[in-house]
Amino acid sequence: MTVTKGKAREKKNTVKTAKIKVSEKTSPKAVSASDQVKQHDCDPCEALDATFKRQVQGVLGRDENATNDMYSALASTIKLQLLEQWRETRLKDNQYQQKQVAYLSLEFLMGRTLGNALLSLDLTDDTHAALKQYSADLETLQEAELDAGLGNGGLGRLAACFLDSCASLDLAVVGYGIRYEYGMFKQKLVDGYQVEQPDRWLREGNPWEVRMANHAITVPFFGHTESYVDLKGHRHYVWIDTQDVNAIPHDMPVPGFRNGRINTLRLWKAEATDDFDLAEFNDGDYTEAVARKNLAEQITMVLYPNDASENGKELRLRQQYFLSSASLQDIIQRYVAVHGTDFSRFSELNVMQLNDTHPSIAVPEMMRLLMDSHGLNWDQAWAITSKSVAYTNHTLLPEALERWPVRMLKHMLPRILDIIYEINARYLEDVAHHWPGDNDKLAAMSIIEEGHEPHVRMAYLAIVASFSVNGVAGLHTKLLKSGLFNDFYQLWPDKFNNKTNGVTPRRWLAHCNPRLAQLLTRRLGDSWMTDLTQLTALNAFTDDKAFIKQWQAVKYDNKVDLTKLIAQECEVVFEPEMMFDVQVKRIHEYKRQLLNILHVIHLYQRIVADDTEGLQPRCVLIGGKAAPGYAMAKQIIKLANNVAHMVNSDPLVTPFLRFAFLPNYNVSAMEKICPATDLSEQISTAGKEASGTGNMKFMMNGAMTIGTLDGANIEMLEEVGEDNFFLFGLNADEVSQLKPHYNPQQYIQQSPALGHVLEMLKSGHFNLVEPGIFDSIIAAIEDPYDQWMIAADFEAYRVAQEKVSQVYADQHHWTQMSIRNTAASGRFSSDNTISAYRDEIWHAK
Ligand code: 26W
Repeated sequence: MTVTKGKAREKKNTVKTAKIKVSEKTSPKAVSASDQVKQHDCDPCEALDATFKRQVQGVLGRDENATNDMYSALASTIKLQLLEQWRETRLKDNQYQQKQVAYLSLEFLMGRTLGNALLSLDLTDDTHAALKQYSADLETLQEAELDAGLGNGGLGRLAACFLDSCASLDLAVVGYGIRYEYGMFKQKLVDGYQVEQPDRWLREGNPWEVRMANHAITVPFFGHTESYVDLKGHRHYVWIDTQDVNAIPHDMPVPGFRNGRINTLRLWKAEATDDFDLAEFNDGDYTEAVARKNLAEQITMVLYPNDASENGKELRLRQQYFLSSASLQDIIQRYVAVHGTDFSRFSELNVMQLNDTHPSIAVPEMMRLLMDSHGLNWDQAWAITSKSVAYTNHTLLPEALERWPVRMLKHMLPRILDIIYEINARYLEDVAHHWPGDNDKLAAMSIIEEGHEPHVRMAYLAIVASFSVNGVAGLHTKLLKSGLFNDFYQLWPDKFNNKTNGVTPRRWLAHCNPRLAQLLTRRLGDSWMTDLTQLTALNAFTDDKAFIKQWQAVKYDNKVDLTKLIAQECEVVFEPEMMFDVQVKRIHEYKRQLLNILHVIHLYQRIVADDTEGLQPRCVLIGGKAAPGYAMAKQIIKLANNVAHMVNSDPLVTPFLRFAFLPNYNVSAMEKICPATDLSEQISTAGKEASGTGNMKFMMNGAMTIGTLDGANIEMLEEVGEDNFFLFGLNADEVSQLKPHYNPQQYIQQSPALGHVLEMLKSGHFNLVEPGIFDSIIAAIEDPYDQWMIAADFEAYRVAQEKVSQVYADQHHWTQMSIRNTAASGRFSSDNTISAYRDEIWHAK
């Protein structure tokens, strides 16, 4: 084992230029295995091979013909390769020589680990070589890994991209999250309807995690508080008769890109405490004790599948407190181990970044730990807490803003509620000072929302306690400051800042698109992988005919690969010669999958009417999950499937148009989709999508965007220029101005195309055997209160799509635009985003 590692490292240190070669061969697809063996220095691969053999035969007693077993053996082998560097990183960070960042998030949408680990450790080729003598190939084994789907969508995947960039930028960052037994549900389609199935991703075990039972933490719930006055007259509070739950860390490695750092994603699992069991047991109530044990372990059982709407469930609050308390205790313990209980340097050496309000209960918990467990007074504890917590907001949608009933907190977390009240009382003094005599202001800004059922406003709690509040794209931050959080902006303008999102170019280019990666590296060298702005150099090749041909060949081959997945999952045949027009993301009205479907119906009508002049043959793909309780989103999925059925079963239509809904869209699906996409649909109602990150993945992989002036689209447009972006629709100001007198009928009259589409929908053409099922969708489009303004943007969207067809007809021109998109995507590397967090928020190294 050690032999392998030593040699692997030696190779890397001594042959610097070999890096380029290596990255040319990172692809399992791009270079045949036999070529690789020929080119290869085989010492490391022999050692890798030996470890692997032990894993396959000895240690695991596995069957080498079973893909799953082979995958487990390979994963364990690679984990062994990681362990030493992982330990070194931990020991180094424990010395606290640089600022420690904790990224607190209820979601980490990590996807698969193997391919990324091989890329980061530069072991892809060695692994290929070591696998040679077995029947399985690397690609097949990678496919056997189940996605770690511990997130809903953008927010969770952002956390995963950030961890990759933090490690690659050599930052001491720990991700803290929950080890859900069941991740994001698996989406099946039955008669075109979404059906949810549990995702037991840990079924076969998780070869990447390390259980750290000796670092367990106890988290209290329920009980009540009492206070006493000490001899000096100071009041102290104790939280007693609690029901405690153990938090057991399960650590996942987060390798930096070929830099020797391996950071940690620490996921907490809830387990019943022994004494808790024992007490009940001694009372003779054995079954009750076991039932309680279940109750404790329920906390980390399942990820809530709500994207952008809070549901107020008690178990969700328990998850939030469980994560926050366990993580903060862990952070404080590590600090105390080095600095003792002198907390004067704590905020200089630590920062906690809150990924939305989900972990914001960490604020009063931090106060509790500093005061009740470590004896600090209020002012000391507040000075430390408010200098070490920072908050990122990810949405403007009011229905996504978390509020917890005071009653629920009082019962579950009585001490925490007391502290929230105290924070509020003290902070409202500042408000009163700033707006003397303005009681409405006090009520509007209070952390406690009064009323029949008083609630705690978690966003306000987070803002009050944080030294930094950031939005995730320019427009989003501007709207936070001028709208949702305007009062707070007036009070504390300096807290607010923007950090436009980004995505990791390792997973979203190097790993998922090896053909393009290889082409880029041949032209530019491989340093784009850690400095994506170098891609601007591609602009020099937009007139290079050979390069254009190669670029087209890459896209074509990627499209061929994707057609296989579509054929398998959707039973629809996509042709790589046709344009691939893709919208994949969570299903939500504001994201306007409906607008896309209406356009498909419009194309269908044109083709059926033999009005095909200027049409470019297209394959339209939509994919995404609906929250299980979101009826309208589920209807939209059904509509997509019914329309797809009509389109694909008409042989007169299919030469021009094919349409598929891909079930169970997830990280691994996106890795196959974005390299093969020609046209990326980013068509949300302006002002509603905080940033978007799928938009960036498509751009990096050379897709053109059709999009509104929303979220990070605006910045993408800035980078690539209007000539290389299909812009349409109302902007955010226009949307808000139109809102009070929006009249969809006016737009329907002005757009014959939209009129026809609606007529066909109303005729029941797509639901002959299920009359009425799309009535709610039709009503929503015609509703003057339709916040998403589908009708208002339809005509502009249709015209923009015509332009898309025109440009696509000129493949040379299209390819030049595609190259310019990749070239301009450097700003959207999460390395860039994280550098800004590091310099402007964290003030770390
Ligand atoms: C409490 C339930 C809940 C769950 C998720 C409320 C809100 C959310 C989010 C708003 C989830 C989310 O994924 N937001 C997305 O965050 C991305 C990363 O910043 C952005 O790119 C997306 O625009 C934003 O919708």
